[in-house]
Amino acid sequence: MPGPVLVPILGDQLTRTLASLRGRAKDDTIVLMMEVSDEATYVRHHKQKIVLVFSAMRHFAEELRDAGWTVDYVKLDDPDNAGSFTGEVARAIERHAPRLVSVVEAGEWRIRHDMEEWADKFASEIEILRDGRFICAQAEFDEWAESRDTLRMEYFYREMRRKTGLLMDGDRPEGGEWNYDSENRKPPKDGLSAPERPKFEPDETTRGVIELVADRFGDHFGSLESFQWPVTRDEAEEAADAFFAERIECFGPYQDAMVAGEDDLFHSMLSTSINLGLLDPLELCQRAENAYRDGKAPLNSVEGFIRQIIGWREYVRGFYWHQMPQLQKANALNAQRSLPEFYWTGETDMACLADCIRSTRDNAHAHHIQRLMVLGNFCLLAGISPREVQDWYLVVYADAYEWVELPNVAAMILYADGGTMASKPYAASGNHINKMSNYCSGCKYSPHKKTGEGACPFNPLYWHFMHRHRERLEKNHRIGRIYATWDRMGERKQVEYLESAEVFLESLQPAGEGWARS
Ligand code: FAD
Ligand code: DLZ
Ligand code: SF4
Repeated sequence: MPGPVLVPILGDQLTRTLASLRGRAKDDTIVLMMEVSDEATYVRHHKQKIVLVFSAMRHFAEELRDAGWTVDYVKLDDPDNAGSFTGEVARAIERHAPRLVSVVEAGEWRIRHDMEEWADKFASEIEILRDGRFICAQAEFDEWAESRDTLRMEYFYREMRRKTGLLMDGDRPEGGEWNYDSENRKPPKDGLSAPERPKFEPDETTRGVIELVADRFGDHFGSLESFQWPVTRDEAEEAADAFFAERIECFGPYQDAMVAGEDDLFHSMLSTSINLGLLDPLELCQRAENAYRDGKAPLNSVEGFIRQIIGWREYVRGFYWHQMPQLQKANALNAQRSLPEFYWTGETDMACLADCIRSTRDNAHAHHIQRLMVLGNFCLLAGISPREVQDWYLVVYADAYEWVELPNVAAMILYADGGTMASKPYAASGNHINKMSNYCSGCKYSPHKKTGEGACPFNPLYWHFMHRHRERLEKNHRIGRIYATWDRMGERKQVEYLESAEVFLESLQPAGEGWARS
């Protein structure tokens, strides 16, 4: 009798229509799910991320069983647990003697690399299937990228609009423009707040995982008390329903706004569910388009939301696979400084950074503009080593997987790829943060003070950065003109800026080893 088909499903593949399940006979298939210590510790993930993945995996296994599948589920505290995907697949092959192991390609390079060795390691036949949950196949991205020196998201996005037909009016973009970003940069008005999103109280399964994580990973970064993420498809759907009913209308205009203590604003807060596979990204975009067509949401908000998903999300994934493994080591600006300790402790007088780090610690989440304009901008200006910044972002967010984290960190915020993704570094001074947030009114520093005691550190750091990288950036037509302003300042002012920045940089306490990796 030939053995069954073994279908390993990884923690971010929790999708009922996954390619490896499609068309399979239930009585001839064993689904393998594995909680393994390697995945929980290759970086010291935020405790909420581990809870989220394990709880969602356990719920998904139950859902599959209820639907008639046989699931072999290996828990982390199984005494024989081999600790790695490869080790667990080896054990499962011994248990079930499958005629075929059918697995969907892993999202991360590290794991896909291991998977590619399974065919040599194991006697069973191995089949690695394409992950059909993405709209753009890698071959398609590579072909698009091949003829280009720079890979701008905007042009890729237009291709995805044409391919999916989303917000298209024949072969023209709906409303006549591809992009409504100019309507989507409203500063927060006083008292801006958003309807509260649904929060999901931990059920018995999640409570069990919380105990496990507190016991095994209690010294990892982040708080566990406030765990309220959706862990099933039904909960994720409820979260999406609430977004489309209550928040999408203002999603666009306030996309770049930040308000102290308002951790979600009008963002969808759906990235954790999308990345786990609980929600289908294309379906969400179709729902957004329907909201517009039904007159329930304005075009600028809906276009903005669809752009994030079929634009940015698809694009960074294509970019990751196109640029790996060299992207991990990219450091075009030769940034060498250590990450400051306050990124882990939150103890800083800079109110914007303190609030973003607090939200990160409490929720394992910060919204896009906080990750970009505050946390990322600081690392760019201060010249923090890309490796350390990458580790931090991979640890602290519940939605972090290397395929999406690394391009955003290395290329979008740090310009470490030398400009393949972004046409210029995303460098901003205190004025810009002040315009888009209410942080500065509660800060020890002033965004209006440029140098010396009490000056917002972003101000001198901005010019220190521009000065350090003059040779490279002066030639850049999108940013080069700024040097005319620098030159007009005169030497005394320039020295004040540079000295202020130096004093600040000297005062930074490096984090040291052990926070991100054991
Ligand atoms: P919304 O603002 O509601 O956006 C809708 C959806 O669009 C998101 O759920 C997400 O799926 C997608 N999206 C938006 N922006 C991006 C982007 N730049 N790249 C990819 N997808 C995007 N997102 C992750 O999912 N995982 C990460 O590890 C991650 N790391 C980031 C690191 C940095 C430095 C930056 C600047 C951004 C990062 N992002 C990451 C993108 C973005 O910040 C999050 O997707 C977003 O904050 C999630 O919250 P939300 O669901 O409310 O998003
Ligand atoms: C993030 C994560 C964690 C913490 N633990 C597991 C796990 O024990 N088992 C599992 O299947 N997946 C886990 N994941 C998600 C994986 O890291 C993710 O599937 C890989 O990065 C492949 O993309
Ligand atoms: Fe941040 Fe500067 Fe504003 Fe303080 S003054 S909140 S450091 S931008």
